[in-house]
Amino acid sequence: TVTNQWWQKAVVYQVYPRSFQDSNGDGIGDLPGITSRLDYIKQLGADVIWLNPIYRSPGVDNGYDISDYYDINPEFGTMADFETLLANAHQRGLKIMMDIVVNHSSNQNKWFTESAKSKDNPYSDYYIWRDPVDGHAPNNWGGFFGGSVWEYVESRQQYYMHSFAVEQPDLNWENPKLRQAVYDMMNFWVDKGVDGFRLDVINLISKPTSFADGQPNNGEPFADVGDIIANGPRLSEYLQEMHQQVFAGHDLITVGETPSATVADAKQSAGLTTNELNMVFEFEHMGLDGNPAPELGKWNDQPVKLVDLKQSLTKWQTGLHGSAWNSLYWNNHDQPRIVSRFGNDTAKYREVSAKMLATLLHGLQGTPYVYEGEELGMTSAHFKQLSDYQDLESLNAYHHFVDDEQRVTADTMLTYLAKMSRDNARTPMQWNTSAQAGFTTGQPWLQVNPNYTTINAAQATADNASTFAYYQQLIKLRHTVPVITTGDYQLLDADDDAVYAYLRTDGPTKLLVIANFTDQTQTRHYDALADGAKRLIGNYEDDAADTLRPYEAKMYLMEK
Ligand code: TEU
Ligand code: CA
Repeated sequence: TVTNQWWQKAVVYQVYPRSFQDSNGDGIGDLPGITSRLDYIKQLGADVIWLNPIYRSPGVDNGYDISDYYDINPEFGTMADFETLLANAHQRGLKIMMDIVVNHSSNQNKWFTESAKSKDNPYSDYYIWRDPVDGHAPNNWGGFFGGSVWEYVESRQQYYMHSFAVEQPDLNWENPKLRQAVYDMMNFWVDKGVDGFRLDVINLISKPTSFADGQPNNGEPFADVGDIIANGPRLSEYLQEMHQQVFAGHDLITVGETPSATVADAKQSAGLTTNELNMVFEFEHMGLDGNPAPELGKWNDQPVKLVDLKQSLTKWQTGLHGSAWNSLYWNNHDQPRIVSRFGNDTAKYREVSAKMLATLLHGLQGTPYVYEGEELGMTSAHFKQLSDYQDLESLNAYHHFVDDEQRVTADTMLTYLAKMSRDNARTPMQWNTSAQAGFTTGQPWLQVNPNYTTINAAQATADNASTFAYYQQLIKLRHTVPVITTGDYQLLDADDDAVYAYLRTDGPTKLLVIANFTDQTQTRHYDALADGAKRLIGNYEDDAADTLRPYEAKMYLMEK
């Protein structure tokens, strides 16, 4: 099994530029702000920084609607600011991974405004246009943010497809000229010196040959486009072509975001020898929370069952071992913060449960991603009212399920938003106890979580028992203990619904990871804990081998 690639030992730190550090007082994070915080990221020990999209964008979907792939969003700064950030990162031995959104662009992108003008210009076929069917939309497909995926344009007497917002038209990857334009753009950034790419919903780019109606779910008028278009017939062909045209000859780190990908899909897209991507973000472990009303999709207020989580992560660990490579994540800009979702964010248990979750993730085989603030044990926002939210996915869902369809009451939906909204991850980074947590000297674009007075980087970096210090140790272990990268994976006690324990083995070397998911003391015995087991990390100093205190996590190394 190939485990000697630099990105297999690397840890990626995800920066959501809008919420990381504002440098000019407009309440919006920006590139000079990130540059001013590179030493903090270096101090954590991360190797790579993933920047969410920084390109020119109208900001309908916070930058995932790109109007100019070759220019920087003026809200974040200039191309010179980017070049300064890149140079400063490289000076510190930090790599920069760009977020590329090429399943769709903004409807304000020149490619689209030209395409919409007529059926016979050089851009006409850069997008997916279809004639009306009986005077209506071509089919019953419904988008990720609600509503039909089809929008009618008078100037062409046709509909265009948008899997996400109406301002995010899908690009037509069947068109070799469009594909070449994408590769040329990616090479522009490679030539600038970027070190890799995160590819947004990249497994949606190959659309099915049939555009027939799909099966609407649970009384909804539309069929879920995500289920219909994911992992299409030419995906592998496109990714191999992208590899030849962009990745080959460079030592880049590449990760595809692949909603609803299976282990089999990932073996192809992230195969060690398939010449496509290094790894993918699977979504299975992020969709396990109890779901009382499936017709509401992701919206729920239920906990996850530990046995389900164990089963899912185990499937991916064993499924890809030796043939492909996992990403490892609990958090990102689309997911609620994990300490509030799978841990316990009360004052008593927030830090130990954050450390427990981190131990569990960072002991697995794959490349870990740390989302800004996760290393501080930052919590979800716990917003109380609809006007607190800005994310179009959340607002669309509220109005659709509460107002349009009366499927849930406002109060119930606000409970679901409080648990699952993407805004939970997007409240500003909490730097210190000064006004607005030191994020901005102005009014922040999204309100700062009031718990910044106790949860902030200044406090954490001065406290060697902090979650930050714990993440530093975990990252150091990944850089120094080979079995974490090379070992296979074996789940212990699959049916245990309180403790997650697994064993990593590489020849004579074993690593045992144990995580108590409950606020109750548990007693367990592990044969693998031979004498000579060396504790690498743990929530508590003293080590009562068979006793697991509330949210206790530990990692042991056994070297014969
Ligand atoms: O998200 C892809 C995706 O599947 C979304 O539906 C996301 O998982 C969902 O909002 C979670 O509830 C990517 C980006 O990460 C997201 O920020 C963008 O909004 C989306 O693509 C469109 O570009
Ligand atoms: Ca700013």
